[in-house]
Amino acid sequence: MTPPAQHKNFHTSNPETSYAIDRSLPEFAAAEPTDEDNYFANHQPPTYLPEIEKEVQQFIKYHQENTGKRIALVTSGGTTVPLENNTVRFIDNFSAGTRGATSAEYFLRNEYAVIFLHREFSLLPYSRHFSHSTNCFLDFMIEKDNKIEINPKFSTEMLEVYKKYHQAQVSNSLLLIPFTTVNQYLYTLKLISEDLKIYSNKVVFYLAAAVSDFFIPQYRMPQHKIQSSATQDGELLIRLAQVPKFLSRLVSNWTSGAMIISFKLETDNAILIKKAKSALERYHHQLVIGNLLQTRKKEVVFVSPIQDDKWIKLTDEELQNGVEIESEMIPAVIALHDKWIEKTSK
Ligand code: 9Z3
Repeated sequence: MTPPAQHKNFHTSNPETSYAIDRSLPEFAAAEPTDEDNYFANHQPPTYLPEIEKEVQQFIKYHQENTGKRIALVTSGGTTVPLENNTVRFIDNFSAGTRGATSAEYFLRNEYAVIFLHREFSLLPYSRHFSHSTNCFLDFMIEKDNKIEINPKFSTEMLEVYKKYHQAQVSNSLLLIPFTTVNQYLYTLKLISEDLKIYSNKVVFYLAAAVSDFFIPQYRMPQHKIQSSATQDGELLIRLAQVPKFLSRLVSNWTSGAMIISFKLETDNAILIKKAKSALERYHHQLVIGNLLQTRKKEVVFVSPIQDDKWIKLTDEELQNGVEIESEMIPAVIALHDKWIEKTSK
């Protein structure tokens, strides 16, 4: 049984030691890595990938042989874009991993096994209730007779969360896989997707991670910390390339029979649905869940080729009462997955 704990043997947030010793990365002058095939030819995989592959394969085999559960691959949190090989500085984004961690819990509640591909140190299923900086776990404790105890005010709620967490552990239903950089994310996603091919239409991809659209290709990344002397007229210029649109490869090459759901994040309401539809047309997958940065915890829209656009909205009262929008999103996703399995099993 693999307990859902953080990995002990490596940290994705540490720079790869190989980068500090040998920088024999090739120069690919003619091949700007703007397309998905060039990307993998021109970028080194993370060194720990074989370790992850072993864990993922064991997890899939376990469920194939013992439980027959469906599997949700949930991606969560934001990717970083390092500015240096020995990374002191990086570009990041706002995502804390709330959508992914919360959705994973609802998949688990509905008897899915979950591979949780997440930004290391972002929110995790279950512990998210007590781990965020505005929800510090120490605030749930009290001191009594020089001993520390759970504040009785919270113990019922904590027990409920603990039971679900424990159930996920003993049933080996939750596998935590970390990433930090966009390169680690892309390589790990590709690996897990290819491993999941044997599980066919019993897999749902739920791609909620906020993946950077721009990055610095390895071949033009400085080896060491950028010096302030590198500025020109007091300005530092950074040239970013576009991250390849990996979703088309995911749909056509890395998966086989799975239901694929991507997210579309916008800040302008006027273009959300249009952008979601154009993603569907471009990648030919099964569902785009659209959301606006400003209202993402309150409303989302399901855009799919098999049904009219469907909004899921929480009222202010529901929000105040702690209802989570994922509690409505995941059953709706599962209903579509049921249909998908029925359709593709014929
Ligand atoms: C999302 O849209 C997620 O719902 C959020 C969740 C990142 C908004 P939080 O972590 O936020 O709960 O605070 N994820 C996908 C965002 C994204 O990068 N989508 C790409 C795009 O919009 C497509 S892969 O182009």
